[in-house]
Amino acid sequence: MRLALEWAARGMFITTPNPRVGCVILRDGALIGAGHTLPAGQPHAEVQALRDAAARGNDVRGATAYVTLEPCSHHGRTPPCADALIEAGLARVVVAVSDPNPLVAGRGMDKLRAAGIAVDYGVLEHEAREMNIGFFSRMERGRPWVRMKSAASLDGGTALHNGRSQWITSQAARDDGHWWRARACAILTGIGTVQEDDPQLTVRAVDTPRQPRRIVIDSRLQISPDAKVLSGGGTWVVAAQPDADKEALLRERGAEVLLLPNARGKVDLPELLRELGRRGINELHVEAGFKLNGSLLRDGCVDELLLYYAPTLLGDAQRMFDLPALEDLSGQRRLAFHELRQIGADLRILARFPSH
Ligand code: AOF
Ligand code: ZN
Repeated sequence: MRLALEWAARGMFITTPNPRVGCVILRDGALIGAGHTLPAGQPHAEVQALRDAAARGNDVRGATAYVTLEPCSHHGRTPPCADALIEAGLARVVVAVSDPNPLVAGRGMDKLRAAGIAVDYGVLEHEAREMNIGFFSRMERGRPWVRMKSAASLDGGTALHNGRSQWITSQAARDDGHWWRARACAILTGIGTVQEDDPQLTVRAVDTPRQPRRIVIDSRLQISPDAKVLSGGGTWVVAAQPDADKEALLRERGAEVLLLPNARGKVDLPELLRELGRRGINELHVEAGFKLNGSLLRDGCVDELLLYYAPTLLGDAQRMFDLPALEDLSGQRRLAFHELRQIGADLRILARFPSH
């Protein structure tokens, strides 16, 4: 199953909105076929592994398949993998975790068992869930897994008050940040960051055949049609106030405008997450500034912080999140460290809110 998870990771950047799944087929301890999920509409991991075995002239009848997610039982964009495994004559299928998709949810394993295949379940279940944390979030909660990235000095400064920020962390940390961008279905930022930094929000430091979708929160549609984040098209601009002329201009730039106002005339962030869930966004990567970061945190829209700390001191500086001063320590929002790692000269922290 560890090997199957390694195969799943080969699909890390490409499978959205589908989960990234790996499948290896073994006979007498020897690997006879392996595959991972391809982009949506193309074959799933199991079919790829069966094809790989066939291409290598290996007979899979009576063999064992290890799959990191329960084989699907439904006709989606592709036919059911459970049927493919049954037809191929596998003797045993080992599944890491069941598919939370209500169209599957146990039926894939039921199908295999009904066909006389031995099914084992729960091997490296935790790791397999982590591999598709966004897909599980979307299926179980109807919203993406939201990962907020920021980088700061050891004393928590992200930029000087005069706005100068490039670069606090090392090249290695910035490249690492691109790996997290690449695996996300979408990258979210705010109009403040677009106006100050004019970022492209594309993946450049790692090789990927697919660019994540870019999303800009821009309540009053202030974005310039020349903003780099619009180049190449496909960007979603999320506003709270309609503006027919501006919307037409943005559409010409290949963008789509989503209107999601709340009662305060701002973008309804929890509703945006539900909309992104409906649109198939599994992992949402946030790279925004002080204000939007604070709003997302205050509205309970963040699952995980991805923070890079450089071993330097900036003194009185801009901070990461616009959060209100507390009167009482009982108001603090505690997280748990999920992972700590040194990246080049910097420290990378992944921290999660406790409900996860
Ligand atoms: C598998 N193996 O490698 C993956 C699965 O529209 P489709 O046909 O591509 O089906 C997408 C659904 O299939 C997806 O929502 C999830 O439930 C399952 N993904 N299943 O057997 C795979 N990626
Ligand atoms: Zn499938």
